[in-house]
Amino acid sequence: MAFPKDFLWGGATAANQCEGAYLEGGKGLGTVDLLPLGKARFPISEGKITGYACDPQAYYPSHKAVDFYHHYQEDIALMAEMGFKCYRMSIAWSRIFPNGDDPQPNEEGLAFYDRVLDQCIAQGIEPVITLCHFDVPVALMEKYGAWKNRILVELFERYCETVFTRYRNKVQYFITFNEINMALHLPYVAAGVAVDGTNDEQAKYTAVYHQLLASACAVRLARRIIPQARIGCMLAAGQTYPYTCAPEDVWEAMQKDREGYALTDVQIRGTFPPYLLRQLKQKGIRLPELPGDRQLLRENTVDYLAISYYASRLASADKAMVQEMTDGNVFATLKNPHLERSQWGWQIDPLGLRITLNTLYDRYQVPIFVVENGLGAQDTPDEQGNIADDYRIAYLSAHIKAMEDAISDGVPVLGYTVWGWMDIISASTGQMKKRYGMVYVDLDDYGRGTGARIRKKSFYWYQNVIKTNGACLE
Ligand code: BGP
Repeated sequence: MAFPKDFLWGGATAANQCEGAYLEGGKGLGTVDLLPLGKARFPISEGKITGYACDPQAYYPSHKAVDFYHHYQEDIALMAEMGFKCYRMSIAWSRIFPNGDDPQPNEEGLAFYDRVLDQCIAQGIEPVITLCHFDVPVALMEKYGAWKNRILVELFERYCETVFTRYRNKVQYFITFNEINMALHLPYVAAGVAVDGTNDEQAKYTAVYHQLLASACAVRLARRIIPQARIGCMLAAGQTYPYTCAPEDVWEAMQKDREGYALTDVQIRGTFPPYLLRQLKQKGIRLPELPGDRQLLRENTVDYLAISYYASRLASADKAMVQEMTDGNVFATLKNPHLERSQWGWQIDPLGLRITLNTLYDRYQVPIFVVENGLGAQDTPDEQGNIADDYRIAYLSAHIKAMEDAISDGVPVLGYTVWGWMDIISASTGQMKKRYGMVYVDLDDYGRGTGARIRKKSFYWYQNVIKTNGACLE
């Protein structure tokens, strides 16, 4: 059996998708708190934002989410019951620094995460902390233009210093930015950046450049404050296949993957790849580089690569193929005739996970942590309230098998955390009905319902997977 004894089995969430209590406990407004349910959500996520206030007519899913803020004890007990070895969660920056540049951190926010971490540790669950999962204090956006402004690097470093100092005896695993490549696709969600169609590419690369600097600063700080900690970067991964064996298609697919790799190259290898610098130059995009930046990036590379994997992607050089698109994790992609799709159009490709893991390890030779994988589906409880989610079990089981194969191929995989281990709100659509969980949360898209937590069939299945260290996937 391929899984090492200390393999980190667990589940993952993000603060803004589970906590709720969006202004409680001294928390400030985060950029994600301005994402409504409905048609306006995606354009806003892409940066087409016009204001910094909530529309009183709209429903904002993050404000209540699944109220982990008040239910964390019950929720962590459920993780423990499943036998979780780790829990990947994020800290909301705006809970610690409500305005992002406050002179002092918010003690109530810090104390909340102390309680969560303490309970995880008491149950033998290793916390894996994402420092920034799609949120920036709104005040920083209003005041400075968020990640477009270099001052964010300094402010993020202060936030990290506070987090590392406070939790240094509690946390061993960190991730700097969730899915760093999302800044190029959803600049508002990933970087708090608004775009107006004039200089969008420049704005996105400026923002992501600052995030890369901030990531290196976080690594440098972690080495000083918690030298034993392992700190990683993260890619929204999923190999792009060429639609045909035409060399033009192969090249197109390679370009798509290199867009994300260019960023993880910086975080893992310490330098920008020459192809990116050439492309930026051609497009007239300038990285806002200052003396000392190159050294900072070179000297502060990460310990591991975290990835999300939901699906492979497909590309063609033939522009006429665009009618054949389907949805994916933000990246719309060509429909692959060999693959099934989820109810939201995301292609299902377990072998793609093995391919992705091997490709990434061939490139980087650092351990990989699969911190997101799962199936968003509608669940319908039966008359007794039970949920027999065999489709989810089939998805997870096939992906875990593919990951096991990759480990046998020689890829060191640190762990695996099921995305949305309990139902939470969807990042892209804001819906509750797009459920990933092994625990059902009785709430609808508008937050109506009892909020009760109900174990699905997959709950017991995953419990056994963990108990047998992956030997039993049936
Ligand atoms: C990733 C994000 C998560 C998450 C997941 C599933 O990109 O890191 O926050 O939500 O995708 O996406 P969705 O919720 O849109 O189905």
